[in-house]
Amino acid sequence: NPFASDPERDPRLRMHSERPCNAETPASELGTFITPNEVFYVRNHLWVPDLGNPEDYNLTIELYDGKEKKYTLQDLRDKFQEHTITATLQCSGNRRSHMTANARMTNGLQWDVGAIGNAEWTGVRLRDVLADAGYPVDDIPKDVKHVQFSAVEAYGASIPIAKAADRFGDVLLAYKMNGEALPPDHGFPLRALVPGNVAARSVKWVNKITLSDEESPSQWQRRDYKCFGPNEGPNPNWDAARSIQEMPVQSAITSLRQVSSHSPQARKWMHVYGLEEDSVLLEGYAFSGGGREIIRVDISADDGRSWHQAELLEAETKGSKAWAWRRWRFIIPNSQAGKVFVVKAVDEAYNTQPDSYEPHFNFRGNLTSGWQRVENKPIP
Ligand code: MTE
Ligand code: MO
Repeated sequence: NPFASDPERDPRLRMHSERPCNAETPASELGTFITPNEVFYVRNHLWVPDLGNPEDYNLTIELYDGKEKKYTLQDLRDKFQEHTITATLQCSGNRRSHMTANARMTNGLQWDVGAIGNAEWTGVRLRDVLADAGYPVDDIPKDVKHVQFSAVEAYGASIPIAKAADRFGDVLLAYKMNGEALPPDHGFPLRALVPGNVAARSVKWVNKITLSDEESPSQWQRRDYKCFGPNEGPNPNWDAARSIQEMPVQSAITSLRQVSSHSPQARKWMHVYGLEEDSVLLEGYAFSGGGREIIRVDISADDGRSWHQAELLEAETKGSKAWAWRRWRFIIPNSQAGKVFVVKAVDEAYNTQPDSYEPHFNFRGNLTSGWQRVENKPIP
């Protein structure tokens, strides 16, 4: 039974499949800037590998000339400067169920808004380790184009060398999540953490890194994590499609509740916001790939006819770019609120989201980012 090393999971996680474990964070647990480890979504294609003694764990770096260098966990901690970044991981299937509901059936786990989470990741820079292994990170040779990550349980993926070698790219080999040792489901003892890129590239339980002129040969690089046009059916030209790396703009409503003078708890909010009337309070996240900062979140309280701006909440982040999601909040009196709320966000490149689903439909339901519409009733 390869699943014998799988850990117990927090009962608050919404389980889509148990073996392998695919579980999302419920909206009720998505209300904080940092997502606690216990409720951080889990996306496993296989099992949680049995690693034996962590002291024996080795990371092998294979350079382009075939030379190999090995590092124990202790070597990584001793030889390199430690870095911490605040970064959001989002599965390419996040909100896939919304594409299915609003366009057509898609192929894959039907995630709601919780295949995403934000954490502080601590480890060493991949760039520093590659340099130590003898790779010239500041003068990238033309033959190397990709950095391939392989994991203990057979998963693999790759990222472009430009991202790995970028001094502002912040790619980590991480051994801590929110100040604690990585939990088994999230890659203990070591995972790649590629901020700004689709989470499929943040390979957990990584034990081999290969510099190559080609992308990882794994099906997760060459097949699954690609997008297609609305015209392309289930037998597309896989090789011609580009692997997903950076992600487009995303936003979601994770909380909708009444703020009314009848509830002492909610009265506090009325006071804070100087509200005279019973109101609706919405909260959620907005995020963009590539370290592009979210600059605005637009909310409609009348199904897209008119717009307001949500308040962007401040949070302390670590890292060279905007790798973390932005939390937002919006309050509107009941008398001005219609039946349907809509959210969309804008990033620093003025990218924004599609207003509907059919135009960005792809049969895998990857990178679903159409405007989210929710009915004006409390989200449990
Ligand atoms: N790494 C390994 N070794 N095995 C996996 O199945 N899943 C990938 C990525 N890294 C995966 C992996 C995918 S598709 C996602 S979305 C993220 O891990 C999920 O990370 P999390 O489970 O820590 O949230
Ligand atoms: Mo994923």
